[in-house]
Amino acid sequence: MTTQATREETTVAIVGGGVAGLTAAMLLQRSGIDCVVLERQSRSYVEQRQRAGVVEYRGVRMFTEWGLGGLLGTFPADNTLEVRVDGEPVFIGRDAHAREYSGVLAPQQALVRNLIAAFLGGGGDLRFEAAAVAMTGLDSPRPVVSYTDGEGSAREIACDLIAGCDGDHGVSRESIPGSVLTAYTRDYGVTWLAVLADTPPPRYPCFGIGARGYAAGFSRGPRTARFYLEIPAGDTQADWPPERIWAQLRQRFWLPDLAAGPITDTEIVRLRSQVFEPMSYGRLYLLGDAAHVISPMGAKGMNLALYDAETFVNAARDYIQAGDDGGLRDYSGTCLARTWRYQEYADWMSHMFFSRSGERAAADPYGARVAKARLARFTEPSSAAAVAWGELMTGLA
Ligand code: RFL
Repeated sequence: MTTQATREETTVAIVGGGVAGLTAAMLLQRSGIDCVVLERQSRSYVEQRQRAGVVEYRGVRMFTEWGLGGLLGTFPADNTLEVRVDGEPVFIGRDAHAREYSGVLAPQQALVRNLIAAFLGGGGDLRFEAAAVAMTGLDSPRPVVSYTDGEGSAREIACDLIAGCDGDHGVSRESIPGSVLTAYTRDYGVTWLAVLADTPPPRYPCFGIGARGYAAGFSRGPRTARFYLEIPAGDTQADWPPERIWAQLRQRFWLPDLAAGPITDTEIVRLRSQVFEPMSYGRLYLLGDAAHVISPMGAKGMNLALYDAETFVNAARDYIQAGDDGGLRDYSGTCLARTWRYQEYADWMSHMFFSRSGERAAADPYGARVAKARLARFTEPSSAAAVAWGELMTGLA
């Protein structure tokens, strides 16, 4: 005999408790709309997952407007970038936009931790270790999300809307018929070693480009730095012991005195961008990485997730509280417009930096000179290119 699943009701079922899902949940709670969040992992796992580090100005303004500014840190992020071209420093982002509208340093795991505490503190329904999540009836008025809870019991939640916030490898996007979705993909053919270290970070976000290869360094707090090194495809973490990492960072930044510190985490990242269109199907709306991943070059992945969350919640609120489905109908187009602006930005930065680094520059001297000319335009204060860059960096464009 099969056991009947326990059936519950809510207004919005949210699949995935990362930045997108938790922000949507928090804003729904603020709007007085019921929701249930289903997260596959444990609370401690999601609270420790290290990734992004900066909430752009637009995101800071969003949290502040919703009365949630306290969830972010107060340490301002610097919009000025230092690019060390074969050791020669040049600076981007000294224009008014970039100077006046700074974001904040917000390590993703700290933001996630604060969102979880605030949502639960407000009586929110967040269920960790939800296994075998599946969804049915997406094109019906009352779709159902089913899952197995931590005790192994089968459960079902009927809802008005589903927010698919379960990242690049989740179940939400997979639930949309393949014939409906189109994937647009760019693989840069570039592999990075991402390194987290307990060491004072560079003064500005710093890029080392040129004949010695690509490196980047960012602040994750007063005594924590995130570095990226381009490495040969196929290398593993075992190929990169700490001595080799520090030696290469010193070389590529041309900073022989760069202070070493304990390395707390390394990860191999393949530089890849992908967008799925449309971002909705029936009653299911895709948010964040479930709909689009973006090369970390532009530092925009988490910021896009925040944008999707606010756009979805505003649309859901109009629909649920006023019967107006205009926002939901426009959701995909609105979010895709921003996604593609940011994809273009990350692609722009990627070509400018990679075309001037290592073997790629040697193999394509024409491309390297084009990239040099492009970089020069960004570094001329008040040039149209510099202003456009500032608008994208801050999220105001
Ligand atoms: P997340 O954060 O992946 O969260 C998805 C959540 O869904 C859960 N899940 C499921 N839950 C239930 N059922 C299922 N079947 C499920 N499958 C998955 C997962 O456990 C998880 O909790 O997606 P979200 O919320 O869309 O947020 C997106 C951001 O995490 C992502 O875009 C950024 O981390 C990207 N990113 C960066 N973004 C920035 O804005 N600035 C950066 O500097 C930056 N650096 C980075 C990054 C991503 C990186 N990696 C490794 C992907 C650096 C790296 C190295």
